[in-house]
Amino acid sequence: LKLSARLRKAIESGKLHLHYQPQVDMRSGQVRALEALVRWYDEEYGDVSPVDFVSVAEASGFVSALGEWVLRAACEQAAKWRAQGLAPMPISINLSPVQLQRTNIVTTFQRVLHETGMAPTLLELEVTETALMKNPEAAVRQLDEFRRCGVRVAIDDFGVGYSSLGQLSALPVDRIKIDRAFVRGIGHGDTGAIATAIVTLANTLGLAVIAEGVETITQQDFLLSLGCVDAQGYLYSEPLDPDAATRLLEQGA
Ligand code: G
Ligand code: G
Ligand code: MN
Ligand code: NA
Repeated sequence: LKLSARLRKAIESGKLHLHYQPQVDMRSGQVRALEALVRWYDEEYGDVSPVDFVSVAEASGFVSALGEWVLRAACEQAAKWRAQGLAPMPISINLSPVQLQRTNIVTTFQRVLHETGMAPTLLELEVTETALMKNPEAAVRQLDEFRRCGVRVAIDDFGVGYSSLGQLSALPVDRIKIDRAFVRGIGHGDTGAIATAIVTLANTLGLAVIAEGVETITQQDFLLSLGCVDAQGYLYSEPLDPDAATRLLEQGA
């Protein structure tokens, strides 16, 4: 069977998994949110990276089904944590640009939130700059609608998509995630000029900011010196399977 057919089956039969990577306050190490990241192990193909299978789903016309599965799985996990009495933890999920071109995404997502008892204010959607530049009117309108019902929006991989300052200021977003390409070199010959500029830009536009791919104390301290306090990266934690994520949340309870 072709990869796309196997993927479609995996979605239908719930054979995908979510891992959760902590987003921490670098000053205290406290976990502030979790990013859900989809994983797929196929018996024939082995571990397939989401980089590959998300594009297959996009090309084969079922990325919305994949995205809805991811949302539902994240919300169901949150419901389990709630039932265990753990403190509410915001969850970020990644949206494919193709999902934002579908006009019924807001209604679909609202239905899933309702069915799983998930508070919209605990959900953040990560979208890339390119998603917002491709079909700006439709994307902007839907993201506006999400934000009106309390869902937060972040621009993922920020800095690699060349959006202009003017475009950025018009976007309905709450925060930007500094792409790890601009964090990686800090302490390894990179002056951090781009990261500095992105933090300044976020401050200017009144947006929150989070750094991705923080792997060293040098990178952490540099970002903190800029006033960027939130981060994600291997220095704190890899993406965790649900059991490990549960243990982490239990420690904080
Ligand atoms: O987790 P990992 O580093 O393997 O992720 C690789 C890429 O796959 C990242 O760009 C990430 O944003 C993307 N990705 C992970 N999970 C999802 C998901 O649920 N939906 C979409 N659209 N992309 C995802
Ligand atoms: O594009 P997006 O930000 O959604 O990608 C998230 C992916 O980044 C996760 O799948 C995760 O595996 C990867 N990632 C998270 N932290 C680090 C890190 O510190 N270094 C590197 N190289 N990758 C990371
Ligand atoms: Mn992301
Ligand atoms: Na990213």
